[in-house]
Amino acid sequence: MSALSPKTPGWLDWYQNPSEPTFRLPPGTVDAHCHVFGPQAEFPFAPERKYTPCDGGKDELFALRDRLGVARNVIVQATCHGADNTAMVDAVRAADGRARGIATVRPDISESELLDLDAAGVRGVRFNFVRRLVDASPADDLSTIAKKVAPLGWHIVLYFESADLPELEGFFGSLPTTLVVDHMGRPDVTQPVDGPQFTRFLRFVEDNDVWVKVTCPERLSVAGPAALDGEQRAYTDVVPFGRRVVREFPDRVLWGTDWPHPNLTDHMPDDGLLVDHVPHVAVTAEEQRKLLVDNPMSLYWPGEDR
Ligand code: 0GY
Repeated sequence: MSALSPKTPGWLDWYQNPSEPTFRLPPGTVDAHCHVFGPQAEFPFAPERKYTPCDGGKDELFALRDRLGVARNVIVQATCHGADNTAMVDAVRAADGRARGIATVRPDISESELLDLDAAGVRGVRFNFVRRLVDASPADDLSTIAKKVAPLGWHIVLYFESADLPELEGFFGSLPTTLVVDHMGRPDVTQPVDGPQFTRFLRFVEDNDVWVKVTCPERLSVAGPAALDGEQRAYTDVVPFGRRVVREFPDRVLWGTDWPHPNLTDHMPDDGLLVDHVPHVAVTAEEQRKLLVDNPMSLYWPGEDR
C-alpha cells in the first residue's frame, strides 16, 4: 500500500459533535446532497484531484444521518475521487436502499457499466463547471454522456458559478434530461435577491423546469454563522435567496447538508445548525414536507413509501 497523501493545507475537517437541531426534520427526510471522502486507505483519491480532503467515509455519514434524524441520503460523487465511483457506490450499496448516488463518468463509459451503476442505486451524473475543482470537459463529451444516461431516466446535476450561467445556459438548455442545480446556482448574496443575477437564474429555472438544491448557506454566506439576537439563525444573508426559490418552485426544490463539506477554509458548519436553517427558507409545514420529503422521494425513490 502506498503512503497516504496529506490533506490540502488549511483543510478544515467536518464538525465532530453537531448540535441537536431545534427544528425537527419530518419523518422520511432526504439529505439530497452529501459526499463520501475515502477513507483514503480503502478508496484512494484520484490522481487528477484538485484537493486532498480528510477522510469522511460511509460509516460517519450514516452516523450523521441517524443523529440528525435523516432517513435517506443522495451521495454525490466528490471531485477528489474523479470518475472512480467505487467509494460512492460502496456507500450507496451499504445503505441498503436508503441511499441513491450521483456519479461522474467519462464519455466512453459502456452501457453495461451504466447498468451496473443503475443497479447499485445511481440515478444521475454530475457535470461540474467550477474551475477550481475540475479541468474543463469538452461540451461534446458532456453531450455524449447526456445521450447515454437519458434512456436510463437519470438526471444531470449541474455545478457552476453564477457568473458563468449566461455562457452555459444555451448548452444546459440542449441537454435531454431533467436538470438539477447545486447550491442555488451559487448566487453572489451581496447582490439583491431581486437583482439581475438571481432573477436570470430563476428565469433559467422556470424556462427549463430545473430542480434546485437549496443547499450550502455556509458556502454562500458572507455574513457567516453568527447567531442573531441570541437566536440560532445563522447565515442570514442567504435566507432571502433560499426563501425565494422555495416560494417560487415549491415542487422542485431539494435540501442537503453537503457533508463532509469540501474546501471550507474559514469555518466548518455545525450540521445541526444547517438543519435549523431549514425553517427560515421553507416556512410552512407543507413547504418543509415538499423540500425535505416529497420532492426528493419523487426524484430518487419514485413510487416508494416515505
Ligand atoms: C460541494 C461543493 C464543492 C466541492 C465539490 O465534488 C466536490 O469536490 O462538490 C466546492 O468546493 O464548492 O458541493 O460539495
